[in-house]
Amino acid sequence: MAMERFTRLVLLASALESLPGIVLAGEPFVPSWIKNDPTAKTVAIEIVADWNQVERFRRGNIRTDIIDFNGYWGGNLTIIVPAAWTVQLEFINGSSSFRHSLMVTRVYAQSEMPVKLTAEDAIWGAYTDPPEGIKLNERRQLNFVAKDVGNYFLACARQTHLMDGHWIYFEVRDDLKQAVAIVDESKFPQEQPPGRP
Ligand SMILES: [Cu+2]
Repeated sequence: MAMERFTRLVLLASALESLPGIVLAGEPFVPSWIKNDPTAKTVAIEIVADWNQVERFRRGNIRTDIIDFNGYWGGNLTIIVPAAWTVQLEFINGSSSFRHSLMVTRVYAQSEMPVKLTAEDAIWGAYTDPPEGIKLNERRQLNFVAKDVGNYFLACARQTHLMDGHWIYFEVRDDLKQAVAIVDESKFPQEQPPGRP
């Protein structure tokens, strides 16, 4: 009986996963790390890898397996930008332990994620070089035009980090006046420290 319920939940979860455009949550907001310039049709976005690593360690006194972008991971945040805007993305590796990178990719279901992303997986050629990751406290500027409406990932191409949850959603829409972010609370365990405001 319990097994049956579990199976149904899995089926429901995978059905929802196949509709990544549907976000089961929160109000759109403009966090401090998104700066819109509607006149220039440009948005500056600052993303820190492992933004919450230190806080997680402080709380649990153990290294957690969660690796994050601005405190978000596994699709529990979606960044949405207006179509045809220029994205000026500042990427900082805030980790005290690991290399990380940032790449625009297509949407992957968990079961089809490649073990490792390579440069050929980058949409619009947008990725920080090298894909294996930049060093601790290094930064990279990544500029691209969000030219095609659709759903994407911002993912880390380092080793198995995509499979490990080092990704968030990235969406391009033609009905927006500015870039916003939306948190999916259903994918954000309450015991975890909050993401970057
Ligand atoms: Cu990573």
